[in-house]
Amino acid sequence: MKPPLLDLFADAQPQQAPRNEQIGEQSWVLRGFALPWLDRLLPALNTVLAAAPFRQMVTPGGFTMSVALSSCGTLGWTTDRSGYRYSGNDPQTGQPWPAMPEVFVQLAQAAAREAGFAEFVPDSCLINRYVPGAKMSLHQDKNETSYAAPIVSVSLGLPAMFLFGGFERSDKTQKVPLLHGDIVVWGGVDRLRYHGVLPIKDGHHPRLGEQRINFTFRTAG
Ligand code: MD3
Ligand code: FE
Repeated sequence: MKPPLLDLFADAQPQQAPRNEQIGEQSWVLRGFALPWLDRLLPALNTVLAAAPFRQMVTPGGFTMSVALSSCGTLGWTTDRSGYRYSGNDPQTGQPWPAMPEVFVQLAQAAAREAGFAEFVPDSCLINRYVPGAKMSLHQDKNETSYAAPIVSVSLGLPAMFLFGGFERSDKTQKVPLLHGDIVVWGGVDRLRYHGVLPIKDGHHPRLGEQRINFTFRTAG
């Protein structure tokens, strides 16, 4: 047999050709949408993390989250013993969160537009870092001032199994695999659905190593 000219499966992780999948009435997975942006995205991420490094936060119930967090933009999501909230300052430094890099804003707006949300202006980008074993239990995102704006989430690095539920914690969930470069946009009637992430499996990603990084863009204020 002749060897193929191009080995389409040379990457250790499955990589997707761009295509859109509808997972809810107003929710879309944009497969591979972030891939062409990576060379601009990763240096900007490193600049943000130099000023606001990943840290594990404590929930109001006293549990340390397995996911480590950072933020950029005018508001960052935080949690401690006194509650969940958005704050203009990084509690670790007392300084304002780093500005949202222009390339982050452009990518979030391009993805929102692709999913049918024209005028998305994010003021917050939560950056979640999952190492193998880290997970996010089923929850709703309810700390934002308005639920009119969509949420845009960018998955990088190790794959994750995302759980997309209903409006009650006990509602049945659908499992959506999220791979490096995938973007999900949630809005409208799907905005208050329960969601979570199953424990990340061991693995090595050629670009990101032993981790999954997720950006969640929101209009929070
Ligand atoms: C679905 N993060 O930070 S993507 C979170 O992959 C969070 O790190 C997950 O859930 C992650 O709050 C999931 C973001 C996401 C955000 C809001 C949603 C998914 C959503 C609201 C409704 C439905
Ligand atoms: Fe969430």
